[in-house]
Amino acid sequence: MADKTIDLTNCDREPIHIPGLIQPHGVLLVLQDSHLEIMQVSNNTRKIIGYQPEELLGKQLSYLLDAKQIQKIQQCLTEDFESINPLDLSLKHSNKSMYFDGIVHRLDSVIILELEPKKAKQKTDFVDFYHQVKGTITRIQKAPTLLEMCQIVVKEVRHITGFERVMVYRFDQEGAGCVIAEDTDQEIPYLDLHYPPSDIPKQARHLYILNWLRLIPDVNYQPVALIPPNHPLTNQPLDLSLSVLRSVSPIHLEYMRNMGVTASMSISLMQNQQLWGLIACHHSSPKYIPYNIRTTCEFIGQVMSVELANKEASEDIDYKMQLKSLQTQFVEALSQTKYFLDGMVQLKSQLLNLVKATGVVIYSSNQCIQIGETPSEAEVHALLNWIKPQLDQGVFETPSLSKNYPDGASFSAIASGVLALEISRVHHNYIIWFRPEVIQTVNWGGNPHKPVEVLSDGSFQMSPRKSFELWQETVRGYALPWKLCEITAVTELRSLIVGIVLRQADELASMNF
Ligand code: BLA
Repeated sequence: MADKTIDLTNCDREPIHIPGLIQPHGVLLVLQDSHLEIMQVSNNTRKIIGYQPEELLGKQLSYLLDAKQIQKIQQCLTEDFESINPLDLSLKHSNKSMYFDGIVHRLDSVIILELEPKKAKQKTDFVDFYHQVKGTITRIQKAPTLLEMCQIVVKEVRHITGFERVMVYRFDQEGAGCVIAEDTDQEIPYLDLHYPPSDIPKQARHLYILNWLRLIPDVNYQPVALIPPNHPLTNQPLDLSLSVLRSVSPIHLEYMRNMGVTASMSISLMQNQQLWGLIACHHSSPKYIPYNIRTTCEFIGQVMSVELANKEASEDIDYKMQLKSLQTQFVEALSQTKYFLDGMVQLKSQLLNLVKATGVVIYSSNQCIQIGETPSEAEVHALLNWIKPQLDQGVFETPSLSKNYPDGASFSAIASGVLALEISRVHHNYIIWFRPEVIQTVNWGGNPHKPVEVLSDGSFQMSPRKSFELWQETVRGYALPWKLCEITAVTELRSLIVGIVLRQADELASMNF
């Protein structure tokens, strides 16, 4: 009987870094570190550089390249590969001169050299590169908001590469993504479409953190095997994580065909060492992008990555100022009242405004004060008991309580969003803010719940979606998410009031004594 226990983690287990195959738009040579002896080659050397693979295996690289070029590669071995790639290489076969971009990287004890043919001997000139990107970088830096920066980037990348569609695709916390900016001449826009996490599985995201750019010039390519198939020193498949020619997962190729895409390029966008999103480019016919243009796009992705933090920090600047002034009002009011609770109650509306909540509960010792729309006292009590073990540095937050706390479903209309703050565990002081459910329609690029196909024999097969038709879903049980600046504001508030609260509690204890 067929195994019906298919789950999406199957996708995450495909070892895409060791396909044993490359894409055919270049050749790959594996060289021994010290002598540059050719130990493994891709089975397309005859077509691209004129030599049979068997003729090359066991030879030194000097069989192909002259002394000056070998010296360039040797120099590479002692320096930072990244800054040297691509090497401007040429070789002769049957009196014919051929020119290549040489892309080299080290992998344990071997050197991987990839050659991508180019038409003429054109040096990659730094001054040209600088002129090409200077204007773009200035525009990126000057963009007043994150969204405007994304809009500039998609325009610039499309202008530089000529792709039919260029998008900024941003991941959310669960790994699903949304197209937040797009420049295209195609009829159907992808802007604001969401895609499920499984469209880009975990190991692929990991690879995209290691290297900034990948290119698939033609989805209908014939993959090229390596000869011999395994790494000659380890007898294991060669790790192609950093190879620019690495053959693409067949599942993703099927996905691209289903989407009507023939060529694609994607550039990583990083923030705090994590993949924040991708610049994704599509073309409906084969399209090769030369290495120097890829470098320019990669550089744009890197600059945008740095700017992400700056733009996010400058967003909500007015709101952040307002939060600061509210914090000061709390400290003033609290230091003038005898009991924490009295001080808090005086500032009812400020307490709600502080994090744009519609309800708040204040716990002080065993008293519980409810302001605005909140669940009942008994419900809040049970909720607090559930929250306590989950407090992280005194804070708990969720935009969708009922997803993890099923009892919350009965009051999700008024309290889908919960932000809880522990002021003092000993004195049982807590503040819990609530936000109501916001029912929203999410536009998906195809039905996200159907990545698995049922076959005619009743078994299941992991498969990317076949249909990318707009699919609408009504999402319930979610409130507007708590912004980072709001969470920061309440944690700062705690540091400000904790001293006051402890002093008041001590005074109270000594009076009772
Ligand atoms: C890779 N999936 C990718 C990549 C993108 C997407 C951008 C990176 C490779 C590239 O540059 O083309 C997805 N492309 C998108 C999305 C949009 C887009 C969401 O343009 C939206 C506009 N894919 C599936 C399922 C699986 C899967 C169900 O849908 C697994 C069973 C796998 N996607 C998958 C794999 C890769 C991938 C394995 C890695 C491909 C590789 O690098 O070898």
